[in-house]
Amino acid sequence: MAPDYLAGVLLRKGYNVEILDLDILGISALDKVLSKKDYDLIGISYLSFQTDIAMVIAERCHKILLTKGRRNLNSPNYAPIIVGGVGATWCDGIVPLYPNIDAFCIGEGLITISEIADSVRKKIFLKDRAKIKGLIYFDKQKKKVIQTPKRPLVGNIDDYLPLRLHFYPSYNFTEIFGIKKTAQMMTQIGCPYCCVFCGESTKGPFVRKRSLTSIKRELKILMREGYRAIYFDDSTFTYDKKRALQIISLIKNFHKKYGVIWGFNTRVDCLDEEILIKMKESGVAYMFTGVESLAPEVVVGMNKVIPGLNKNYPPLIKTPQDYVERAKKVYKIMNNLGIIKSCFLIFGGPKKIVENGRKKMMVESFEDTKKSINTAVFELNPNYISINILRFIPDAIMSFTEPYAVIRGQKEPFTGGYFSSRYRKKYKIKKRGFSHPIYLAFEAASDFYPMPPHLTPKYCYKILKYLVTKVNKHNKKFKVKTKIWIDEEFERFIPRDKNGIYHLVSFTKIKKIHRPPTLHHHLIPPCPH
Ligand code: B12
Ligand code: SF4
Repeated sequence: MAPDYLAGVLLRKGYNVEILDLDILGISALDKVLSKKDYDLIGISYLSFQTDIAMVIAERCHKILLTKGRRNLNSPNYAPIIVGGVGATWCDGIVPLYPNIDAFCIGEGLITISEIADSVRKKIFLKDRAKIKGLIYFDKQKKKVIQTPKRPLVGNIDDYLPLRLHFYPSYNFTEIFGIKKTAQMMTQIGCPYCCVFCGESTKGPFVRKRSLTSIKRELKILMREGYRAIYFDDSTFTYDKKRALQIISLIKNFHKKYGVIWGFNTRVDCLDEEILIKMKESGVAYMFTGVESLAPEVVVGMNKVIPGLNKNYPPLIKTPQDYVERAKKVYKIMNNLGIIKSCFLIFGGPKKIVENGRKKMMVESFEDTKKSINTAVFELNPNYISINILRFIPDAIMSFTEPYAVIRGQKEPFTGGYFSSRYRKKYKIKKRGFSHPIYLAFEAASDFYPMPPHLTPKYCYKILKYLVTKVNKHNKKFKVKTKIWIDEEFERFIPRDKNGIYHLVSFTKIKKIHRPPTLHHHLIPPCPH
């Protein structure tokens, strides 16, 4: 969504902007567009695991612009290439390795992009960039890395409405929202929690909230543009119950007038009967709950239980066991209300135990995995189960802190540099993780991501097989069938018959799938939550 936000800033200032979604169009679209048209500034947004591909894109832009005479450092026509997003924010030591990138934007980009565009317009960007906050770059003339002061966060995000310049039908989460034109939207940025595997764990507990007026304004724009389904991408849509109820009552008006349906992400301790009933009345079609684990010691290891952060709810959760009980209760209410819900589980997570009076961190055992699966399948009865394995992203606490070294399988952190093959080569860092199609069953996890060493392809197959056995048992018994949410490329290895029974092929039959290196995804909200 970042490009939509940045486009909003620039278009409102009178700049022309075009967005290319290369995840959807493929990199070849870049050559076509760049050779036909002339651009004064190129911005690339990427996540950490897309580092290599983002750098390839930047290099390709550089080469094409070079042929147009727009990359000569002394030319007034110089067209800068800049990068931003979580990948760039946690870029670590890769900056000097990619000298053709004129700036990496660290963190907040809303004001930074505007200052960059202004200096490009004045044709002084290369000289001026040292004065723009929130940048890091390799100065080719001085031959050194320069980092400018930190860019403070924009406090009031009300006026920064995204502009959705393109709509691709594949943005629709058709399984739930059908053919309704679907938009992603955010009512707040940030999360007060601190789950150790998540990027929010390093951002602090601040949540920047939009006012109801601003949310209403965006909803109205979306209606005018023909959108009738909305997925709220807020990290934890309902953590502040009072505010969530106000937004829900706002959405209810749009539901009644335009038939809008919607979905969102949250946690089990940020839901109760009152809020769920109100949601049901206002057209909620789907909810994505980051349950992660139902084994109490793993819940502790992941830092899922922090009482009191769920605002305006009665104190619901104090112990990890409460968390498990809460999950059961909330799913029961949702089942009674007929709300379609998915349950998201992460396997291979950290487990915190107390041994001889001392706290100890260890990896989740297969017994813990079985416990999570059994409770999720038979006691939560979700419509969908999304399975994932623990992966390390540089912005998560467990990727670099000492207590989680045992989970990483190494003392060294997984920094942003890890995701750059050039950086790994230079610093002789061995690539971790395994490459095998089985990982497609676990939320498109692939060899892009480092993961705990015990999560080998065979071990993951064992987890999947156990899950399939339990889901099949469940689906034979209950009318509401549970669907395992897997990458469509993997479906051929796990056909599902008309009775909802899965037939998983043997491990040896799971062979390589060929697909382009871009990240292909559908609007099933798959972020670790
Ligand atoms: C919405 C969202 C999604 C959406 C949309 C993703 C998308 N590509 O737009 C969906 C549900 C599809 C999704 C999918 C995935 N997501 Co996601 N997602 C988010 C979420 C919740 C919000 C991102 C967002 O749009 N924020 C609003 C914008 C305005 O903020 P921003 O992205 O931070 O951008 C700001 C700056 O970074 C900067 N900026 C950004 N780009 C640029 C470019 C330039 C040139 C400049 C100057 C500045 C700039 O300016 C912006 C404004 O300040 C974040 C968590 C979070 N709260 O940030 C996770 C997050 C980005 N997702 C994450 C992951 C891992 C994924 C998946 C890989 C999950 C999976 N297993 O499949 C997929 C990847 C899909 C893909 N190919 O992109 C991780 C990334 C971690 C990392 N270090 O890379 C995050 C951080 C969540 C987490 N685990 O902690 N995701
Ligand atoms: S996993 Fe969800 S609840 Fe936990 S810190 Fe991340 S966004 Fe917040």
